[in-house]
Amino acid sequence: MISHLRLNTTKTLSEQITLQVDDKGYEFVIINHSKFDAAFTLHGAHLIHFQAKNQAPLIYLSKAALFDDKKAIRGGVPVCWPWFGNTEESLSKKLPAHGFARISKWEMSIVSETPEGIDLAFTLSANEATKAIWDHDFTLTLKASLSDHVDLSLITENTGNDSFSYGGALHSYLCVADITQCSIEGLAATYTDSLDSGKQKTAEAVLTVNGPIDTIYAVNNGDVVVNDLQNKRKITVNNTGNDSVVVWNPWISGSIAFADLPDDGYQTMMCIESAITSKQGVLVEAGQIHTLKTVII
Ligand code: TA6
Repeated sequence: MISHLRLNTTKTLSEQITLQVDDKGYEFVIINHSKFDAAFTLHGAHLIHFQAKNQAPLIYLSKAALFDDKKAIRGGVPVCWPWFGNTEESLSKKLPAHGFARISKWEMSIVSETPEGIDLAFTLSANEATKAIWDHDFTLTLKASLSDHVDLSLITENTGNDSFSYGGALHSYLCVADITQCSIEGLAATYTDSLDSGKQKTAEAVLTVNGPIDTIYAVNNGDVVVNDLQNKRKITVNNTGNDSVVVWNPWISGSIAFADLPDDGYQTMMCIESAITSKQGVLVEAGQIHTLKTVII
């Protein structure tokens, strides 16, 4: 939900899309379509809200999320790129966790608007600031296709003369009524437990969450289904281009530790992420592209 945000319209982009700002000039793209409402920020090309008409919100946004050009937004779908979490290099150079894309200013264009839905394209190209952190030429495009569901494609184009490898994630925070009343099916049979020294473990066929969880599942074939019991719905997540699926809930301890997450925030969120977490990442040759995708229905 974004009704708590105090925004003012600065530009009407179309009948259904407006550019709005908060009292600090932080820019939001607000979409009111006949089939759904949605919102992005230009900072990070960050989907912060999606709610189909007569449905519960699909995407969770922390009520304590900070809208600050130097920080990532807690909730929504953070675009984590060109690395996932912290790497040896990012730690040694004191670089931002999950890369710089989610804390960079992107450009946006409206690709199409129809009675069925809206397609937007956000772009981030290599610049002096990015090359000071990660010395490669690239164009990053987030294609967002919104209708009765969310379809996000993160397209990495290597516009340089040398190949590079990247990692990252479409770090989706799903909105659920009560995490203790949810079950998750369709995950792979093995995972790495980031909360237990990265041990490799065998998964249950059906995952229930009753405490902090931070796990990297092997890539699965097909859908991951979150049975959001109290909302009487199933949320289906289909990922492609990923090498893993990250499943995360900070639980009570993590919620209390994060200033930008209410102490009870863990109760109504569940991260199911289309991720590239392998040490080697995905190799993108000069002039080539790679697409990381997630479809949330
Ligand atoms: O996706 C799981 C994770 O890597 C967790 O370890 C936790 O750090 C989470 O991402 C949130 O990271 P953030 O940098 O957004 O606080």
